Amino acid sequence: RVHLLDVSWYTESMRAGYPVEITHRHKLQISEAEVALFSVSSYACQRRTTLDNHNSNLTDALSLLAENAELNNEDGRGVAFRRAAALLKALPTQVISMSQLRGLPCLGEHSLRVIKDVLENGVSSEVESTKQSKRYKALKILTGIFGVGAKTADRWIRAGIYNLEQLRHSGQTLNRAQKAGLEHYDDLNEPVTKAEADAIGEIVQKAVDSVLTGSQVALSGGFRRGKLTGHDVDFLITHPEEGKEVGLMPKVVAWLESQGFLLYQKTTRNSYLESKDGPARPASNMDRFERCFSIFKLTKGKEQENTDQQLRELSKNYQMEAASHKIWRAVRVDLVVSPISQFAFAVLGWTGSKLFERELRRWAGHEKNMSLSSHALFDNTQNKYLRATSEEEIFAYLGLEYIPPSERNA
Ligand code: DCT
Ligand code: MG
Repeated sequence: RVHLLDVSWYTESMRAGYPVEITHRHKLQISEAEVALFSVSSYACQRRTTLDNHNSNLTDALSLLAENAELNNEDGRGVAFRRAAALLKALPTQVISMSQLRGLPCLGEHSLRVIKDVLENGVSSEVESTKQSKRYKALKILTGIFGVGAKTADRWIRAGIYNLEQLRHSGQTLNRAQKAGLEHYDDLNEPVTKAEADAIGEIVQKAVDSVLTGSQVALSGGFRRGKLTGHDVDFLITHPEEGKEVGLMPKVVAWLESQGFLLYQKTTRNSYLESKDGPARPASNMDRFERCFSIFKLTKGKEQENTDQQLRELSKNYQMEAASHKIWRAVRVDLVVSPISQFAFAVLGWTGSKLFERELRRWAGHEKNMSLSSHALFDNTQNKYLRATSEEEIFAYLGLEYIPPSERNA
């Protein structure tokens, strides 16, 4: 059975030495291997990756190993697994045989070993043993606390803390974020739905409207890519008149706070100055906007309340305490204010996915001698900034075909 019927497949097959015979325009048949071959770009920003993943059995395995590497501060390994997973996400059909992967980029020795294991045995032994390991389980639980990263979790594990109960009785001092994270642990580990994201979007729009008319709010992050759930909700805020956005964040936050919408917030000031920071320092591009990390108190909608009513009945029946008596839930929300002159770059940078962004920056640097950040694009050859008012323009500067948000799910 031939899955992929296009010319790139034909070329790839010829290169791989398979006998290939053209039956009619764009339709090809392979006589030796009953499988499809793929031809895929090595940069994720040159590929179209929808949410329609035909290889989740493989990408789940590789993503777990990526996550485990990241949790252990092994970033190189993490990226290698992320790249391999992203490549498989972009394939148009399910991989059923190792021979289909011949010649594909991004698949290192280790990733290929994992893929082979899954194809042959249904699971990867490395993934299974990782999932069972005491350290992985503890890292997952502890970094599940908002405000706790891999380093803190590691320190706690070395102090014999493996779960929330032990943490609560450990006498460790928690910062304000971690205290809030622990308090709202269950809510914050419950995926946020698109409906909830939209409800929060309305609140943010209302806040922004009441402090500065004409301000615009844009949903970014995973929801902009069409995801149905996320771990948080990301918003970008701007104003069509350059400079009007200055000082906007504290006002928005004050309004939200006065209305009782915030359970926690920490605002960081805009620290990006083109003249001072310039393109030579693009590494820390994610945290230079005026940004607010917050935990929203979202009143549950009608639908949700009905479910809660049923749960209450259930809990009465079973004589148990249901945590769902609350009529609100906590949701992680990120707010970012961008001047209109940087807005296209902010939108591109905050839409993700994380790997797509990383690959865009790698492409810009390695292939175009440019530096891309969420603020600007600098051409190192021409020694100048390239201005843009849309994502399309930025892709064009980079010499890339435009990829819409829904196809940036690498
Ligand atoms: N981002 C990035 N590099 C990072 C962190 C974030 O490029 N190190 C960008 C890409 C996505 C965006 O910021 C928002 O980040 P997240 O909320 O972490 O990602 P997400 O895709 O929205 O994931 P989720 O749906 O789980 O919130
Ligand atoms: Mg997000």
